[in-house]
Amino acid sequence: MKELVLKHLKKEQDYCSGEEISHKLGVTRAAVWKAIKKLQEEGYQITSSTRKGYKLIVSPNVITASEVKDELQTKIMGQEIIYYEAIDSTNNEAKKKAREGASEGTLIIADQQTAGKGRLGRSWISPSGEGIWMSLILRPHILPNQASQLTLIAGLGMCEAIERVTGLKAQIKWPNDVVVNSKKICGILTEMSAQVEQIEYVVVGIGVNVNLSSIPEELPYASSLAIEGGKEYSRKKIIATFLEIFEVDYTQYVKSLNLNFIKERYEQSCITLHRQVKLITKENECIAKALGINEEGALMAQMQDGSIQTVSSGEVSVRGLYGYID
Ligand code: BT5
Repeated sequence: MKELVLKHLKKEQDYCSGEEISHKLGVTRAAVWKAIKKLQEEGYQITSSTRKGYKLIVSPNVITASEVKDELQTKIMGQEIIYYEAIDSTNNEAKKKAREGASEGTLIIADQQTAGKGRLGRSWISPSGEGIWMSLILRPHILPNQASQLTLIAGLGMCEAIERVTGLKAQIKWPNDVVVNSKKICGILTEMSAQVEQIEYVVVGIGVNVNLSSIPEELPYASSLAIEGGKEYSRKKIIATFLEIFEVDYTQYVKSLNLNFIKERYEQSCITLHRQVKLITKENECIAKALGINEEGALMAQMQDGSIQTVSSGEVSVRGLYGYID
């Protein structure tokens, strides 16, 4: 009901009477009034005049399914959106929905996560009203060991979406972070369910610190778009722009099954390249120069003896050496 009234007010862009809305929607005027009250409680600024009726003045910076869909111009990604005010982890919820048969492109969004996850069991801080915490369900016909390539496509998509919407210079820290002014703004956690040679589903979970006004002390390498840009940004615009870029790249990827088509864009946006980096595996650490990525998204690094090695994400952790973030 609430959604229908909102849709009507958005379409009209001017005053419309309670009677007109109730007539169009086939409900009582009391039901319309209740819906308006609820929308106002959620932060929608709706003026009312006894003579002219209701008019929507300002929509709040919310990322409910209908708000995001209003911005969307995709065919697959985000066609189905499931929104939660608070949930443990959108990745967990997306996996549950995928097991229940949710279609490709289904997007789970939460305004707040109470147990957001990073990689390797690390936690991801996800306060309410300020960030983008979302997970996309994909069903690509690729081998399980190719799933990490989707992380690179998502990282590039989010990097470009942030630049397009905010005008800030965003860069990718290979393989899965987006940074602004060398500070971590976004992290990506890709999880999947697969049988030997076949993927059942992939969940790409993305966290973006959009309007956080402060960052907890224990995260000195993190920041938010609002802190770096000095103003607040529309979360739904960033989500919609990301989905549009990602849809085009993902469609190309499942046809070509390699990353050559994004290599140039990725390398241009990648802060890790042309620097000394420390490669850390379980067994040892070594210093190398990051040269580029190959068609599988692995990092090509020149070792100190001059030899070139390719390192896959998951195998190593990369640290910058000269004033560059962890
Ligand atoms: C990541 O892990 O960067 C992947 C984060 C993915 C989060 C999204 S939110 C939607 C979806 N649902 C989930 O439950 N997760 C995904 P990793 O590279 O392991 O980095 C984790 C580390 O980043 C933590 O150990 C902290 O040091 C730091 N961290 C935690 N919260 C952060 C935040 N909000 N911003 C920046 N850094 C943070």
